[in-house]
Amino acid sequence: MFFKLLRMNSYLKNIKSVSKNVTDILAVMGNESVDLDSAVSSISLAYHLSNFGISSRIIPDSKRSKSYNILPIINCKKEHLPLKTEVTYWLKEHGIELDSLICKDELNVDSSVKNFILVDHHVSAYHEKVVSVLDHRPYDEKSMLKKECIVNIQEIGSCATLVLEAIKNDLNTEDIKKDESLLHFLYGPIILDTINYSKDADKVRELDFEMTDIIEKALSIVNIEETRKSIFKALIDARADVSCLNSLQILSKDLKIVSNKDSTVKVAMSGLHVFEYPFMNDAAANVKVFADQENIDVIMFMGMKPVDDTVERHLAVMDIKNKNLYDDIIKTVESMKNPDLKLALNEDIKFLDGKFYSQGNVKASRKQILPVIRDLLQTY
Ligand SMILES: [Mn+2]
Repeated sequence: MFFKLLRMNSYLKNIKSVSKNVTDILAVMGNESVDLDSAVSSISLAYHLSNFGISSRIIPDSKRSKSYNILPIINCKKEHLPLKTEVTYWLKEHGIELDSLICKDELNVDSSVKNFILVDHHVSAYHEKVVSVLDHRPYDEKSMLKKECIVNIQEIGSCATLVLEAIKNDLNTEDIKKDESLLHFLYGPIILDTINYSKDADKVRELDFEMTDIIEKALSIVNIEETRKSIFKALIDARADVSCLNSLQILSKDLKIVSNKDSTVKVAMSGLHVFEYPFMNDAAANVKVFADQENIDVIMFMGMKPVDDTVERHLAVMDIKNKNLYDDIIKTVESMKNPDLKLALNEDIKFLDGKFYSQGNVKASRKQILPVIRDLLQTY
């Protein structure tokens, strides 16, 4: 049971309906992964600025007088939004319809967006038009941001923390408390990105605690530990919940693509339940559709499954259109030494003439395997 953001939903619907006919757009955009932090930060900041106006702390005076139409842009294609299951869960719980959002393929971004505020990233193809940045990753020299751009980068747990700080700077404490639903909306990504304020994870910083304190006081939360824990668990569960995805969508849910230097040869690595995928509806046909769309030569599946109090790891390799590369990858993963994957072939699964393995070394993940495959690809 959460607070519904009804006013925000009507703002989004409204701005979406006018967005097609205007050109003086100020877009608040998150990063391409469209994680919860990016989505919530861009929506919340756009909503706040369109309600309360833009202060000189956010946008330089020279750019501020314009009568902008302020809107959030979700930095992925509309068809990929359902893959961000923790985002769709959190929006739904707060009464925001997915259709109210503007994804980047629903707008002619190049011609209608005059300026950008970037949240949760600061390296962007649109750097020439960026007037403001709120980000929590280390400053990247390659960002090529303009001199007059206002850059608020603080290496803290969550960008949502910076958004709340910006809102707090515009309002007095009493006014902040009035928008309980917005505060609760921002609470989620702060909890998720700080790994529930975990000391071990070492993501959380003082400002995250300060903003959390504002939220928890305003919402009169008594059982702080319990409340944080239950939101954290709900978001983790939602992120892992692929039950509403079909066998095509699931291939892109947790995807990395590696290629050779000129991107002419590509290997896709999809994170999914390896031994269950072949039995999903239209699995074989959808692997081909996906490989065709992404122009993939070889596809690999990698997955981890909790079993009792330990985990199993599985790996699969399938050839799409490059038998040589397929053979090389099989040879590579079977004989890898650093780390040794300890692969055991599963002869029971017959799927697209590929090879399915149990991976005895459960510590080796895609993080270790990906660079090895990338190196191999450089010889192609
Ligand atoms: Mn973030």
